[in-house]
Amino acid sequence: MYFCKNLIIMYGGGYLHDPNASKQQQQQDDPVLLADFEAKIDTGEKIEPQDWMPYEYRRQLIRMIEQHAHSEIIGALPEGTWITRAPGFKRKLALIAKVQDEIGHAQLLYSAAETLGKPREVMMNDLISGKSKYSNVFNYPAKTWADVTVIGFLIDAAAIVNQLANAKGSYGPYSRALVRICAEESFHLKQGYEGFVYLATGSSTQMAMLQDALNRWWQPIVHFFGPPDKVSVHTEKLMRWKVKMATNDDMRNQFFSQYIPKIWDLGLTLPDPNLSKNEATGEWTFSDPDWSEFYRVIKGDGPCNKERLAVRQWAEVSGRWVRNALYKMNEKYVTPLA
Ligand code: BYC
Repeated sequence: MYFCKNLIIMYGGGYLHDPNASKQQQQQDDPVLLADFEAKIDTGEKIEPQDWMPYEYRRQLIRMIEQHAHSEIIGALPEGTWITRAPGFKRKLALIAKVQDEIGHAQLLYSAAETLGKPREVMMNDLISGKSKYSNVFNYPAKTWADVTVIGFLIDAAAIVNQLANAKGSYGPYSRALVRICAEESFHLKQGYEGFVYLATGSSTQMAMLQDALNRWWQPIVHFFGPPDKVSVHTEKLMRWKVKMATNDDMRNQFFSQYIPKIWDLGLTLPDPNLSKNEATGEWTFSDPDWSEFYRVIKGDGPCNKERLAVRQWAEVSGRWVRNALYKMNEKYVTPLA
């Protein structure tokens, strides 16, 4: 707790933890300041950490960037468990590099979230206690090597669709971090696609293994873009403030258009008999992907939630001495890494 308090002081902001937060909020919701802020956003100017911003903009950004950062470190786990079993030296090397990149993405993102006043130690505690969310997809097991290729190809592809859009967003440190992340993700996508095509064009056993993995991952991937727009809680506000640059349904549709043809071209099928594209509108029709499963998983009751958080808990306790050794008492502010 003492360590935590020091970190709040160290990171300067401490905004979310201020006992006078509601007073600040009133002051921050000043209509003149708000109008200036929104005008800035309308002209496409970036908002930087030292700029005035509405309380709700800060709160939403922290929520979203923090969830994204957690998704990167938890997302490294299903693939990480395959490093020792990757088929062949070249694939092992590529997988090690990819997993390392994902952790690097988390570093960029935690640092972007810290600029908004939430200390990293608090974010980590919120992850481990189950208070903060992370992407639904990482609560499923990677049972075979084919699962790793599905993650590397389709989850990275889905992430790129989302991140390329949001890289044009209004908050400077987040949008710049996303630009750097997308550059690396595009290598991950090539690596994933190569492994995916290799299995799809290999023996009938390899093809069957890939088809089985695809069948299991399809629904979580459809969920990845978030609930349908008509029930999405945050989209409207986030779009108005240009944090989110496309809606959940638009991103899902874009992903379908870009990647379903590539899957079908390889002779694979998808476990949805209603999947079809209206060529005139570009809109895809698909079956209801069981949104009750999505909500169950993101609330902590997916197949691997407990296992994932247990690994983080272990890493947290085992690595504490390193963080204590690196802790700099006199460092006052976080400098964004991007
Ligand atoms: N998973 O109002 P909505 C990677 C939650 S990692 C879990 O539509 P929003 C990689 C949402 O948080 C890249 N929860 O939300 C790493 C909200 O709950 P709260 C991961 C989800 O924010 C390693 C509620 O549902 N990418 O690529 O407008 C290896 C209502 O939703 C999900 C990101 O994190 C979900 N899928 O839109 C390989 C992208 N979807 O907070 C690859 C950053 C929704 O009110 N995030 N929820 O309790 C975003 O772009 C947006 O937050 C979302 C959701 C599009 C995901």
